[in-house]
Amino acid sequence: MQLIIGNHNYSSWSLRAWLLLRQFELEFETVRIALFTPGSAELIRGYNPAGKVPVLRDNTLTVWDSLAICEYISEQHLDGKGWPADQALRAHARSSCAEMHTSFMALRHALPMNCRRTVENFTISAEVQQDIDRIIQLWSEALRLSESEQFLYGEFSIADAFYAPVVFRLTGYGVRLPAQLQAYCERVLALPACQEWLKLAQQESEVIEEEEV
Ligand SMILES: N[C@@H](CCC(=O)N[C@@H](CS)C(=O)NCC(=O)O)C(=O)O
Repeated sequence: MQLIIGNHNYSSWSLRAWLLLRQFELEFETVRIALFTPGSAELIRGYNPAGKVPVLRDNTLTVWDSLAICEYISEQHLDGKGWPADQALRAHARSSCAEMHTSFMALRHALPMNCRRTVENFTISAEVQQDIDRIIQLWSEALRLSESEQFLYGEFSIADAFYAPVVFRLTGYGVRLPAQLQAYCERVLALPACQEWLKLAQQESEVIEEEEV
């Protein structure tokens, strides 16, 4: 498999698919395209006419969009283990990922992912606080329903991969969370795959105007 991604430092959607593949120790090759550099848009369109990363290539098949990629990986390479085994938890986890896919615009805009940076005394607007409150509610509910002391739905799942960039954001901008969720963030950040991603981000030197990513 080949996964086409953007900059490790900025590309939150790329991180989701990459993390799932790494966490489940699947073999793949990464093709990194530095976003918003001369020729990069054409290069991406060569893989995906929609012009976005991540893109997964598996033999002759191309899958684009992070959620479709994670679904495909789970179905084709993990025997469904990308999702919780329990049907009700699976439905909840899928809803959580769909919500991440379509929501939290204020948070995404005001706290762009930038793995290399930590921000002190960040001022949180009312709109961003609303997104944070919803994330707190959602994560707490997932942990409660699954009776998990590990990841959102027990074992690491697509939902954790989907919310990993939120973990990077909340910790990078110093957002305070309830102790249980703080511990969850620390567990995600401690994953060797997350540490590897952070190291790769630190090795990059490109700077992007963050509203664009
Ligand atoms: N919904 C898409 C979003 C993908 C996306 O917005 N990717 C950004 C990088 S994180 C991108 O390719 N930006 C390049 C551009 O818009 O030209 C997904 O989940 O894969």
